[in-house]
Amino acid sequence: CVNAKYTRTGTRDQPAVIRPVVPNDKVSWSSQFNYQPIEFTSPKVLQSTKEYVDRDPRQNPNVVIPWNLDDRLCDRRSYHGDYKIVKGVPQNPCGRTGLTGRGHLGHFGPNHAADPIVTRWKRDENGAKILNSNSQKPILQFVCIRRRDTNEFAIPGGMVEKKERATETLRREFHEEALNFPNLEECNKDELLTTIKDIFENGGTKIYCGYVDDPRNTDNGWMETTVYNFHDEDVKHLALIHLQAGDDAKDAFWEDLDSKLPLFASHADFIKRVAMLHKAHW
Ligand code: RP5
Ligand code: MG
Ligand code: MG
Repeated sequence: CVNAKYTRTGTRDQPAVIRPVVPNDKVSWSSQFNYQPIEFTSPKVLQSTKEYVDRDPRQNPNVVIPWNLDDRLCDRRSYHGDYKIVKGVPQNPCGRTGLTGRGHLGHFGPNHAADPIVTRWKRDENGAKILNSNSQKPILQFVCIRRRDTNEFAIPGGMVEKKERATETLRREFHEEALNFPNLEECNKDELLTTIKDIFENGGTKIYCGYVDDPRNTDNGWMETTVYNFHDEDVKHLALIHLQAGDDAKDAFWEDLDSKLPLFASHADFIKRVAMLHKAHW
């Protein structure tokens, strides 16, 4: 659980805010620090009338949010146990971020996401697994996207929507961001979609649940995710799909797993776990 990588927060169509620097040894709430965070919630979040976007209980005493509970519309429980409510709003369990408010996030407290890591082995033209010349271990490939907002490589994950379960989000986001295949014939498409549905429902391995070091995190709102690996060992299903970027992905492609690959938020940590699981090159 860290708050380390990002010094600014911004999205494609929203302003970036420079965070006051919090030295690494002052991130923890228990360390003494003359802390002067900036209050920031983006105009888009403040002006949203969507039922699913929180209203600020500090501004309006009629707003009562069921902290640490799943109220069926939104699961406000954290994977890290009950979070504290300080001055009327949740306190980030991983410490100071430089910003109070919600930044670009719709919820106070945890904002849940799901990340599908779809993998296959890198193979030569004869179908043999390719080994990395240094580690002598086989190379895994995963479905990678380039995010429209930050331009970084990432797992094709996304936010859990209203009343959705994280396991449903995994499949929906993968479709939206990486499987936008308009040119496939309808019959092939149906068959492929049925196979993918089955794999996403039954064939995944849970990799991680918890906090993400996301550029949008603030002292009062933060990202948490559920990560699953869906692996095609024998080029039978997922290894054959045609990738086509959509929604908040501007590109989708197979990328080799390697420790030098720069990735969005904590995604390199999740990918590393998958490399270890399959005893692949990292
Ligand atoms: C990260 O943000 C999660 O790991 C997930 O990949 C992503 C969800 O946000 P969007 O892709 O919907 O912006 O923290
Ligand atoms: Mg998305
Ligand atoms: Mg996304």
